[in-house]
Amino acid sequence: MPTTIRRKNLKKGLHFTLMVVGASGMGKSTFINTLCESSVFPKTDYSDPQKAAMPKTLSLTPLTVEIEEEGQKLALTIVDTPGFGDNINNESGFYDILGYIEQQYDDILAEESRIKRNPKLSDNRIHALLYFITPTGHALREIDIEFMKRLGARVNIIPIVAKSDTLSPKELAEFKQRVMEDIAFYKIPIYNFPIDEEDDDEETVEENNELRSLLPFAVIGSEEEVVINGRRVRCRQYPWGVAEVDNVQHCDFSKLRYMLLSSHLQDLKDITHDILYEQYRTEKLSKEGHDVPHAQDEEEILG
Ligand SMILES: Nc1nc2c(ncn2[C@@H]2O[C@H](COP(=O)(O)OP(=O)(O)OP(=O)(O)O)[C@@H](O)[C@H]2O)c(=O)[nH]1
Ligand SMILES: [Mg+2]
Repeated sequence: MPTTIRRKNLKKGLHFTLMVVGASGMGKSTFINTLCESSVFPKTDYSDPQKAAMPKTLSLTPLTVEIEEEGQKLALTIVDTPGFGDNINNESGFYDILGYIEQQYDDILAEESRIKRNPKLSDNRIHALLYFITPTGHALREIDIEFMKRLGARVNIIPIVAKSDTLSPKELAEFKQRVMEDIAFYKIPIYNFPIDEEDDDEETVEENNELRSLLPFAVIGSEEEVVINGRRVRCRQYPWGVAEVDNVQHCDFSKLRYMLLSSHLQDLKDITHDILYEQYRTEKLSKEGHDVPHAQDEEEILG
């Protein structure tokens, strides 16, 4: 990369965009608060336990928060989506989500074909979509197969087991295995920690293999903190004990957070631009009857 561009990147800072999708009540909004370590989405009324739960998300809401990861500032944009139900027609919700993802590609596409570029254009393409799988303990549901299959062509899907504290360790292990069997069987395109035989060193290969073996990541979301042995931990409390968010024995939250916001952030961005966007662009231009030229000066607008 030429130094001028690198310098520009540094000045602009890192930017990453994440979307959360899944059935209603699966803890998507809670997860966002847990990830950002703040109440990005505040609960309405703490005094009334009936109202203390997070309100249902009603529209697609992009929100940018600044966080510090490994000593580096990161502007994290998160797009929360309304969860879909079991009985109502879910198609319109699905098209809103797909439409949003494609709109971000269209914005970049339009910019690429302008003669005079807008240096302030923000790139809001979704770099990863966390798909919240309902923890049924059985296998993937029809709707999850359908949605992931269709979205996977446009965005890096990272499948996660929502509310993993509701399954016992044995149930969780078996559920994870069946989900991965379904993903293979239905040929669902997910982000699979690809390895570059030529470029990746041994350590990276090992790390990717380990992360892949954890799929789908089991997560627990909670904003509640309790003191255990003098340590403040984020957890969900039960009469029989606590399920800790940041404890790798309890769930994969911390590994997911690290891969998303640090170790695999650039890879997710690269795949979004080099493969998923490129595919969209080719399809769109050929549908419109254009010859498909090579994208030029992409770095310029990418930043
Ligand atoms: N057991 C358990 N409950 C959770 C977890 N995460 C969230 N919840 C609870 O599940 C309920 C729904 O959480 P939300 O974060 O509002 O779920 P959502 O996916 O945003 O729901 P919609 O906006 O309706 O799609 C709340 O009562 C949360 O406290 C989790 O990891 N485990
Ligand atoms: Mg919500």
